[in-house]
Amino acid sequence: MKSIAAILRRFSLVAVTLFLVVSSFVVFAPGASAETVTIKLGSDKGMLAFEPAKVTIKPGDTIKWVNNKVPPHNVVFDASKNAAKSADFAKALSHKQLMMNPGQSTETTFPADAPAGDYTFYCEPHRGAGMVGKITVEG
Ligand SMILES: [Cu+2]
Repeated sequence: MKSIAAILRRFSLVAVTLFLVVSSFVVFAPGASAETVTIKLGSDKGMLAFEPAKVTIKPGDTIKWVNNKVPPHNVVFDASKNAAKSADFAKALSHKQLMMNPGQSTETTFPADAPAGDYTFYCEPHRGAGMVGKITVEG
C-alpha cells in the first residue's frame, strides 16, 4: 500500500508540473504572436529620413531601429505628440543615445496596454531636416 501511495504522489507531482508547463504556454501565447517591425535610420539612398516613416502596429509589438546611412541618429518620441499624452511614456519609448555606426540597432517594445493612436518620433540631430516619423498603435 505504501508503494502505491508513493507512486500516486509521484504521479500527481508530474501531473501538476505538466499542468503548470502547459498553462504557462496558454498564458504567454498572445505574447508569442507579437511582431517586430524594422525601421531604418537614414534611407538606403542616404536621405535624412526614417524608412518607413509611418508604421502601424499593435500593442505588444516591437520596433527594431536599425542605423543605416548618414549617421549619427537617435530616436526620441515627442513628449506632447503621443496618444498616451505622457512625457514619461514618450521618454520610456525613446533611445536618446546616438548610434554612430551603420548596422547598430536598438528596440522599442510598445507595452500591451499602450493607448491606441499616433506616436510621433524624431531624430534629434536631423529633426530640422525632416527626420520625423509616426507610429500608429491600433486599438
Ligand atoms: Cu538622424
